[in-house]
Amino acid sequence: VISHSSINIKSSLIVVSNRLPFVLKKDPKTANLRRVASAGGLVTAVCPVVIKGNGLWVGWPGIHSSKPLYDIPESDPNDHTPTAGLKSEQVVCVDADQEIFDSYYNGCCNGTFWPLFHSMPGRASFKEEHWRNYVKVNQYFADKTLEALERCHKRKNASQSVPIVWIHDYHLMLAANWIREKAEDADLPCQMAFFLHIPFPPWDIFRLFPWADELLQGILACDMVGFHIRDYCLNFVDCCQRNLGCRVDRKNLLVEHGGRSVRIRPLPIGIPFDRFVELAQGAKKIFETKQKIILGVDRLDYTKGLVHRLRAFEMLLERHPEHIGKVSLLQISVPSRTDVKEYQELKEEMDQLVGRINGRFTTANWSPIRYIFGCVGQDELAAYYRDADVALVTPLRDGMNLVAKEFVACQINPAPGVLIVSPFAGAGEMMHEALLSNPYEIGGAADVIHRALTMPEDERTLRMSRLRRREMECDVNYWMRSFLKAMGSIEEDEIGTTVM
Ligand code: ADQ
Repeated sequence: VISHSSINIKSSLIVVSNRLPFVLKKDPKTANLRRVASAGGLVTAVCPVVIKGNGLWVGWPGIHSSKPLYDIPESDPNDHTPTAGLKSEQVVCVDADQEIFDSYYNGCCNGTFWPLFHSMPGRASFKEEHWRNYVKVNQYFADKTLEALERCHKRKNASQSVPIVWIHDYHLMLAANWIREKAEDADLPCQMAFFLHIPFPPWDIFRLFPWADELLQGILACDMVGFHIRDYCLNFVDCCQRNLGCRVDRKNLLVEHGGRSVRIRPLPIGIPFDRFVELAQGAKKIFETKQKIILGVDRLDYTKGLVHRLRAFEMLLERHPEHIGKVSLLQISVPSRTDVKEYQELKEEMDQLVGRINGRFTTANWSPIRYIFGCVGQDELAAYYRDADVALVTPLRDGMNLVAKEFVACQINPAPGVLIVSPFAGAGEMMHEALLSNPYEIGGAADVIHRALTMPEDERTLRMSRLRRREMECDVNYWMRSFLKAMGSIEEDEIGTTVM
């Protein structure tokens, strides 16, 4: 559905992310490895550009191996995802000893940066050992990226500009440091960019991290740094000024560092809009009920505000009992980071709360909450999105939130539903026609749900058509183009006009 045919990329792209766009699985009988593709929006948008520009992808393949993994299997002939076109020679695997990797990933990335960057410092642990392993793993990534850069330079034709190294997310905030240093020593010129998928916190939260300066220096080794929204850009600029004493230009979002001027850019991610429309058009009807459905779809994560959401729904039934028997909440939560204690505790809390609310309100013919703990396929998800009356996207903090956008894309019925979004998600900043709801204020959130359930059809239609138009224009493909434009790698007129 997504076509990159009109993008004329002037350089090869080397993407560096914690995970490769597929994981490797070992066949238990033959011990052969095979690829299992990931199908997220990021992969859909970025992979075709890597393939087209003969670029590379550097990342962890999802398994630890005693020997270096050089023989990456080619994709399965039945794989029709965008990763299928990525040849094994375009993939560079990073691996680490399992203990080091766990300390980097569960300890530092998920135990420190995830809560801290979501402004929940009380949940963050600050352990020197985890930090040391974070440094180490970032060095491994840098070494492998150098290998990729060398390969890219060997293949590069004379008309191409220098390769772009694009580093993703909080797992790899230091890698650019060593990539810049070693690439300069080895005379392998490149441009470097970093994109953060989660929020960048305000200075008074960020500075709690004991090695905060090193993080900023790592990110500033890039030429361009992207965040979802302007607020995160400004937080970053503020931290650079106050922690490192950098000269900054807030209006033009520039930070002077090491004799260079680093560009900071808001690049709000989008979704493969057309693909979701197609899924919604083809999906079978699932709800066989006249009851109204309020939908929640999230990873089971404490940042997503799930407990608050259930309490708000309970409050709705208390304050507006006319909805009893007529409205159900369908919450679909995909298990996440299940080996971490806090996530296990959250699961228990959710199970108990669902049980308590259902025990309190269920009648012979109706129960208030339907709770699916698991991953559902995209066809099924599209049917839920299409036929729900209200979507509740109410995180306590969220970089962007793609569920809000996917819901909007799938709203193809003539009488559309209503999106409720938290102002603390990047999506809440941009989706102006949604109803805003502060998840911390349970009573207020219940009233907003009531308003959504009783909103007249013409108002719903107007709001949804504007939301859909913006998401259609600013889809994931647009995001990819905006990134390449910010790197000077495609021409200005190849970007459409922005609809905000
Ligand atoms: P996430 O925190 O994972 O992403 P989000 O943006 O909502 O959050 O993306 C979740 C994805 O998982 C969606 O595509 C959704 O369809 C899918 N999903 C969720 N629950 C599911 C279920 N039960 N079954 C099947 N699929 C399910 C991080 C940041 C976000 C940012 C993205 C992209 O935390 O803020 O929007 O990266 O930059």
